[in-house]
Formats: sequence, C-alpha cells, structure tokens
Amino acid sequence: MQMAQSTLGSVVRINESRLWHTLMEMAKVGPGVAGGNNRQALTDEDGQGRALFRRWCEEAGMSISVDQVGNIFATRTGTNPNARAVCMGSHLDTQPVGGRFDGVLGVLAGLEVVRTLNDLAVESEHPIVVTNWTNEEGSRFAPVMMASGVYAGVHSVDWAYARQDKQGRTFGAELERIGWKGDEPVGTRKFDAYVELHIEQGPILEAEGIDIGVVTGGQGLTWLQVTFTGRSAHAGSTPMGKRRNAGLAAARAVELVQTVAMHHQPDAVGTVGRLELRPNSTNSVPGSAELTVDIRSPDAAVLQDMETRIREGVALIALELGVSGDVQRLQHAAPVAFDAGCVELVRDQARSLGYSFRDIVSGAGHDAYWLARVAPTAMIMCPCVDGISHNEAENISPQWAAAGTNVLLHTVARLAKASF
Ligand code: HGY
Ligand code: MN
Ligand code: MN
Repeated sequence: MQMAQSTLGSVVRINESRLWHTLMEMAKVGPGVAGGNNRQALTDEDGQGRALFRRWCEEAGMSISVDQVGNIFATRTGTNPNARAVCMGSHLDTQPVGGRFDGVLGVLAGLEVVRTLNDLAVESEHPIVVTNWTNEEGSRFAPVMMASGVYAGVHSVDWAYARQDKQGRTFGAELERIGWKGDEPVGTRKFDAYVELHIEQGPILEAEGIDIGVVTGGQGLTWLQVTFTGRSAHAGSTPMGKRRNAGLAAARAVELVQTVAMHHQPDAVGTVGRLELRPNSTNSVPGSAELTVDIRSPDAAVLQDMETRIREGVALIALELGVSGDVQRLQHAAPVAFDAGCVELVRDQARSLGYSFRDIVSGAGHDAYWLARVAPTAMIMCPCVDGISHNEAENISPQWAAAGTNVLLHTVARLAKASF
C-alpha cells in the first residue's frame, strides 16, 4: 500500500461537535434506564437504529446494501469503481445493560469520516464503505460477532438463522420481522482493508493518559455452557445428606472459574455471567442449574488449559454432589494478530496528528477479529472513563471520540488513496 501524504492532509480534521451530536442522537434510540442503551440485536429498537443510520448515510450521498444476515454496507463511490473498497465499521446493537459508545462509535465515526470527505469534496480512488455488523454482542443470540463471522465464513447463513434467544425466537425470524433481511449474498463483497475504531472497554489508556490505542491484536475467547442435573426436593423435609443439589454444584462451579482464571494471571480472565436455577423456588432444592462461562486469554495454550481445568472441575463437582454435569462449548475465537502494515499505518497517523499512542491488545472481542481472516485489518481504540463498559455508565469524552475518528479518517484516506 503506497500512500501519498499531502500538506493539506496534515490539517484535515473531522467535525467534533457533529460527531458528538450524531452519537447523542443514536443514543436516544433504545434508551436504557440509567442513561445508557438497551438496543439488543434484532429488536424493534435495533431496527429503529438501523433506519436512522441508513437515513444519515443516504443524506451523505452513500448507496445502501444489506446482506442476508442484515449486515449494512453504505458505500461512497471512488474514482476507480474496479478498486476494492476500504471498509470502516463496527456494530449498533448493544448489551441489555449497555453503553452509548460500545460499537456505536466505530459505525458513526465511519459516517463522520465520509461527511468530512464530502465537506472537503475530497475524492478517493477506492470506494469507501461504512458497515454495521449484525449482532456483534451475542447476548440475545449467541455467539458474539455472529454476522461478521458469517461474512468471514466462520458460520453458515442457515446456522445463524437457526440461533434462538431465551424465548425461542430465531435469528432468521427476528431479522425478517424487523425488515432487515437483505438479499446480498453474504461474503461476496470483498474489501481491500478494514479499520475499526472502538472504545477500549478497559482502564489502560485513560490511566496512562494516552489518546490512541494502536491495537496489535486481540485475546482469544471461549464460551461454555455448564448444566448440572440433580433432583428438586422439598427444602424443609429433605435431609442435607439426601440432596442432589444442582444449585450447590453451580455455586462451586462459579468459584472454579474464578480459581482457574486466577491460576493464569496476569492476563487470563474468567466470568460466569448467566446462572439459572430450576425450579427457582425458595422452598425447593434446585434440581437443575445452567450457567455460562466466558474465558479469555491472549495465549491459545492458556485458553485451552483453562477449558480443560473447567471440564475436569465440573466432573469432580458432579461426582462429589451426586449430580450429573455437562459442558458444551458455545463458541471459540482464537487470539488474533492484525495486519502489521495496517497497524503501522495507524501508528503513523496517530504520530503525525500529534496524539499520544501505545500498542495495546484488545481484551474484548470485535468484528475485526473475523474481518482479519479475509482482509488486512487494524483497530484503533480510544480511552473510556474508568474502563467501564457493558454498563450504562459507559462514557467517553468528545475529544477522545474526535481523536480516534481523526486517526480513522487519515488511516482510511491513505488506504483509499484519497486526494489529500
Ligand atoms: O464479548 C465481547 O468481547 C464483545 O463485547 N461482544
Ligand atoms: Mn463492541
Ligand atoms: Mn460489547
């Protein structure tokens, strides 16, 4: 990738207040109860957010295409229609108790880059695409990064369509219901490069007073579903020694995940985010318990060891308590390294724009994990307040958002051979 850098380029900046206003307008769609968002994948609120994004992109002169799993591609034409597009994107869906910026910043920063190029009447040789990837969060329909995974060939379209939420509604039916099931065959559109801006969702950049995270890669993740089956019984008349208590097994499994993660410090993390007891009644000994496990590490061997220890630990807990224990793997994404050339380009832009920057490995998963399999990919991170995310209190400053978006603008301008 040869990129010319003109003198104009050194002064071009995005419109910070317009970006912030756009972020705040999107935040009004699917509000939470404490200032954040609840705009879960394929809900009516997700549909409303998509419609708003589409309107903004059309107002910016972009053409819209939607693929079979609802991924939205907004295209700004280039001077060479045969050149492969340069893509920016992330996700508009949120956690059930989510923030206003996780994913959303990356999508709307891409829109702001296009708006800025429009303001300056700057053309680019390559087309530029801004993408909203369907169901990155994976909290309503597991797994995470689902539709970017279909795009990258990790999952099939039919497999995605069959995923169910807790109420038994399928991804395919919900995508159709909200009117966002497109007809573009998934994965047919190829990119020359992909760049994603995302909030760090961790404490490092803010603590070190750094403006820009140059993301060299991301840690691997595995999700497990653990089910204990005992026997529900009367809480009053069943002696302690006669119980087959699935709830007690689940409690020990929560402790097991913590112990396994602490065994692999400083990098590994382990979380039990969901725990359901049945019959979930005060005066009944739980007959069954289902919990989800999220384990992550930048080291593939450590991730595998954690899964092995959890599987062995569940079997021991089940034996000790006279219940059955079952472990199913829900998903796995190996640790990922981003394209060295694109990463260096991000570093160069941060430097030439005068921002402080440092290399960082992503703790959270992102659509870029899967894009890295099919196109040269890089990520840019901005700090977030106290490193808090997946929490309505998630917050960033307009300046942090602008800095990340300026680096995105100049990185994409180089990759797309824009005329500045
Ligand atoms: O789980 C993740 O890392 C992402 O936030 N979906
Ligand atoms: Mn995200
Ligand atoms: Mn997230």
